[in-house]
This record gives sequence, C-alpha cells and structure tokens, in this order.
Amino acid sequence: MKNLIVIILLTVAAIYAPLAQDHEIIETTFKVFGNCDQCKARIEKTVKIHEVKYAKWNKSTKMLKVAFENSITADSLQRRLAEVGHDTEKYKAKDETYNALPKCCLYRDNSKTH
Ligand SMILES: [Cu+2]
Repeated sequence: MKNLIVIILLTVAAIYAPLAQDHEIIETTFKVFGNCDQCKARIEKTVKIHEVKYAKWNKSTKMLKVAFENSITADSLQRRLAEVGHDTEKYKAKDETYNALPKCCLYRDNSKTH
C-alpha cells in the first residue's frame, strides 16, 4: 500500500513538473503612446499573442499593463507595438507606419485624449 502511494506521487510529479516550469508569469507595466479607443483596441490586440495572459492599456496614463509567460520579453512586446505605429519607452515607430494611422490616432501631433 505504501509503495503504491509512492508510485502515484512520483507519477503525478513527473507529469506536472515540466508543465510548471514553462509557465512562470511576468507582470509589468510600460508606456505606450496613443490617443483614443481605437488606439486602445490596436495596442491590446497587438500584444495579445499566445504567451500573453493579460493586457490592458490606460488611455489617460498611456500605461500598458501586461502579464506574460517568461518565454517572451517585454522588449519583444514593445517592438511589436512600434511595428504597428505606437511609440513605446524603448522603440519608436517608423514615420511611414505612424503616418498611416487613422487621424485621431496621431498622438505625436495631437496629444489630447478624446
Ligand atoms: Cu487612436
């Protein structure tokens, strides 16, 4: 009986150990420039990849709160945002990408929130 319990415990540990390893969650907040609700939708959609568990952008503070698996980095998320036209603390969007955004989203010239 004692042996059986030991075997069950070892089996359970063997199954869960590799799963537990991969899923360490990192939570962080960084600045992403934007203006409006369309920006909010674009920003949150851009970072909602498989590894990201949570993403909320605050229109007034311009802060993006994210929780993601440690297989990716906050840096890679900031790069993705710059690629769709949103400047971040670390990366600047290309002018041509920025200029292609809808008018209400042009946060560099028109920084008021509406
Ligand atoms: Cu916008």
